[in-house]
Amino acid sequence: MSKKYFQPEIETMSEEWIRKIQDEKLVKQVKYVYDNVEYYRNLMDEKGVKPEDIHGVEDLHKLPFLKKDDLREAYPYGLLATDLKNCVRIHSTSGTTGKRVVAFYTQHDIDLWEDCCARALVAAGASNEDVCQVCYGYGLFTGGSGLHGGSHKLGSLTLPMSSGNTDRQIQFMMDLNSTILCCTPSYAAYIGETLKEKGYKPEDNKLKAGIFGAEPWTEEMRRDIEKSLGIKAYDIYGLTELSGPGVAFECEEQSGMHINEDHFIAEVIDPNTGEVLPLGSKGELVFTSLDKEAFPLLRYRTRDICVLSRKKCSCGRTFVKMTKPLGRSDDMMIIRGVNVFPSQIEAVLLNNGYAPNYQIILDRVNNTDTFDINVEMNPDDFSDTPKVITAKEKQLQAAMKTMLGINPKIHLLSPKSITRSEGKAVRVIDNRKRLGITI
Ligand code: DLL
Repeated sequence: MSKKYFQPEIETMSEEWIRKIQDEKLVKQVKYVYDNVEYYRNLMDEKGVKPEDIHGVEDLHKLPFLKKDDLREAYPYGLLATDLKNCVRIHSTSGTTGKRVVAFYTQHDIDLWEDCCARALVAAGASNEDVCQVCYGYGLFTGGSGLHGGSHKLGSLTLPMSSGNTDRQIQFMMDLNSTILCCTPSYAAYIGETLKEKGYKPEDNKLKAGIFGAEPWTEEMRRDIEKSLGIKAYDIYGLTELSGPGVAFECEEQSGMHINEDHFIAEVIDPNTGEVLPLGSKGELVFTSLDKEAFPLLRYRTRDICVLSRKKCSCGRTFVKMTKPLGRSDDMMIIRGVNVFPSQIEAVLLNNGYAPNYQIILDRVNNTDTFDINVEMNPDDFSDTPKVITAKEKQLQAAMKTMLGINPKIHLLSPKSITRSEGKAVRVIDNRKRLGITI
């Protein structure tokens, strides 16, 4: 039988109770971090804050921020709050110049994360009678394991496909009657298109809902996916540092994502001054974890820009809602669901003997991101023989794939052909913006 909530007593509790739970958990989490994470203890000491100064959410602003740079600096164990022997899993996200961000999980952390994903699945109408096809990537990326774990918790029949091999995805979707699809929105659109090419109509599949996230997508794209697959498409948000997917999820109202406030406190700040902004303001989203054991993060700056709202939701959930991320306050690009920094591309170029004269061109064609890099050849290494150029492009493409995890199309150009800028170099031309995609 389909339930409306996975954990009704938590998901619909009164705002006062949410606040009470957050107050209590925050005091404990701050003390736990102070006692166990030297890196953050030093930040608190520098700011002159002690755990005793934190009595509840109203004191949150006293704590120092954590940034992605802190996570890189503390790589790999500097923010770990428990013995490694208590950890059961590591996930990782791409980082600049090869230094990745790694997050650790105890079994307790995995349990809470899976609860969050199960809540998202139930909000999309899933139950133990569903067949949940997970085609987010499995591995270091959190998408696959997160939704997989949530689907198990719920008791759905889980189809752990991982991403890629679209023909096989479609064969299993049809033969095994998948009802819930979990993947990036661009992959969902691609599956829809391929189904059409194969002569299937939307009503030929048994899908009823999809849970799509990890990259920006528009309302237009939602409508396209819903039409091509004959489903309801729900957004899901999260980041590796905090666990993975399921930090926030959409409900039947499809108008923003409920943040799992029993596990995370959300703040919106002015990205330039760090000042906390009132509800309804647009700013950078900052999260504080409330009950993580291995990798607790206090006031972690996500760089995602959004707006929070406590407007009553018709689904009955009381958790605060966030809009879709409306952009980022750093230079991270999300290409086919993968986080990519221009500095990573620069590092590959320099390591392979190229000067840092390049331009990244992004677009979205048939709902799939295209990723091209124009690179100048060095004058002393210049060749205009097509065979030589193609070989060099292939070699550079392979090096990029190793660093980024995805394949760009490389175009080697003659020296001095990329316009020099007189001010800040324009390294990224993101033509996806014309479609309203703002990251
Ligand atoms: O993308 C976790 C995830 C997996 C979320 C599957 C949803 C579904 P990271 O690779 O660490 O983790 O990337 C986190 O991706 O800071 C946002 O900028 C972006 N992002 C995540 N979800 C959404 C979304 C996963 N629904 C970064 N819409 C975040 C727009 C999103 N951007």
